[in-house]
Amino acid sequence: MLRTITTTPIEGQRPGTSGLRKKVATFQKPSYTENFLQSLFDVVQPDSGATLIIGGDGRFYNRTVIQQAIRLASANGYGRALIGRGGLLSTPAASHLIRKHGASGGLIFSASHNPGGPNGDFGIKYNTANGGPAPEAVTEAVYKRSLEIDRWLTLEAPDVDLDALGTSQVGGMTVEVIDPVTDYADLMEQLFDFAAIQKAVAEGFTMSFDAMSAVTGPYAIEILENRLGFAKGTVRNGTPLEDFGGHHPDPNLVHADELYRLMMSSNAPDFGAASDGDGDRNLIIGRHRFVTPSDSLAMLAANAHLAPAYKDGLKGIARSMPTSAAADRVAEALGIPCYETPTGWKFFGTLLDAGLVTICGEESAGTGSDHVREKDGLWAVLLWLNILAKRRISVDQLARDHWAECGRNYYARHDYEGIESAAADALMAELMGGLSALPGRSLGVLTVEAADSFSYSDPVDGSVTPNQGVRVIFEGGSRVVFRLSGTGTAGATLRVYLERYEPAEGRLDEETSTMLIELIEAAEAIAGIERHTGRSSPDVTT
Ligand code: G16
Repeated sequence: MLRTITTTPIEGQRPGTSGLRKKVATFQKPSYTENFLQSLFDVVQPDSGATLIIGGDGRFYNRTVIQQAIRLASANGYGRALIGRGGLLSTPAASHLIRKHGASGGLIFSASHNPGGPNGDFGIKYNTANGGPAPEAVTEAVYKRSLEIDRWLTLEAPDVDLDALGTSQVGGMTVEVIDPVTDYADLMEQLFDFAAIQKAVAEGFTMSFDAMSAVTGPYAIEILENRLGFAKGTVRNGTPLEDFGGHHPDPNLVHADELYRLMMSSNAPDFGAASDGDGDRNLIIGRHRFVTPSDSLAMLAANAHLAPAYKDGLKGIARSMPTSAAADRVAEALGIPCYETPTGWKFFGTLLDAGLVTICGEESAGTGSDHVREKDGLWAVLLWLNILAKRRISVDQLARDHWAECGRNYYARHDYEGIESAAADALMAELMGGLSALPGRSLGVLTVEAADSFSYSDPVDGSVTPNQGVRVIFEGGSRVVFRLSGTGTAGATLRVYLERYEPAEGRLDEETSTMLIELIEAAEAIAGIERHTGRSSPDVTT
């Protein structure tokens, strides 16, 4: 029976870089989740009978919200919902299903790499019919709607059994619980040369994949172990857990420390990789060689033609502004355009839809292509495997060859987490106020060439997105970027991105920390990080 529940607006429903992300306790507040979902449905106004894809990364509260979403979706006129068994769908798999089934959109319940569990984080992302994250116009409209909402629609119906494949009826909506892995694994098999990888594996190529007790476990086991023939146990932490085993499912050198230590040890396999909570990020480490996400983008772009899906070459490359310029050099060498966008995968969507780019990437460990409209962790792993299997060289050698040709962009990101929002805002305001005085200023051995606040004009739809981070560029191509994170749930996180370019004939085999010392000092001198935040060093360096 259809029910209309009277409600009042609730504070704090403004989606950030990647949907609405809050503490679990916030989503547990009466009407909080229903208000947001109803605001969303009021904005997107599904055609009656439309298809909705539903899934999540398996974190705590996923199953509860999926049952709520099923009832609300039915009451709002959807005709069909496809749900991953166990409530699981990785973000790229959900993007693929939206496109494959011509769905009007999809709900992905995830707070990505943020910790889970009753005291952890939860999140709601909505992706549109192209498979990509909702653009700002949609998320802003949802937020506005949430400020005036006065009712939500639901119906009385028993919970759907999320663990059994099959079809059931909830009001006028057909609910299909589907295998979350098969369609995605089939897509990967179309894109890459599985035979070449299988051959390398049969000849002794080894790897270790850390699924971080998050959603990619079942995908990685099916693809890497069952289809490609890697030994059982290649996938570690392969069972999705509601609290990710108490860890941050964040594939970086801090949180994937065990994998990192293995890859630097004498027992290291040939290749190491990890993915995050919802499977869209990736970490790539060769034996004794960590590859920064920025370098990974550049190296994948330079070698992508070795995979069947990209054999005809790339149309263009896109990278987020704080991502290093390593990919720009590859684009230049290939004679294709390179676009610089704000942080957030949604900005790549218009470029991909318009056919302007084939490969995109972000420093925050996201890489992907036009096969879906999300970044895709396992896709990046498989493209690396495809390239290594064809070229028959190690990750380390591939990286050295690449730098010898294009030069090397030494790169690091310093995160200052959980700082007071007022202090973070004051730091950014002071930086912005002082931008015009920076060019020409000498800071030790460095001289500022240019400084600005990044503003993006979308070349396809003409929309302008201002204030996407402060860039300070030094003579010689080195750079510092300051930006506030859009994905944290406590206070503010300041990100400082440091990049030093060494040309092909320069110093290519140095420690990153050594090469960035002068830039770190310059960043402090320019922004007064310690003065504003009280912190003398970052919480996380990646
Ligand atoms: C999300 C977006 C990414 C973006 C990242 C930035 O990642 O999907 O496109 O790069 O946020 O995070 P921040 O604003 O904290 O720097 P995810 O993996 O959290 O969905």
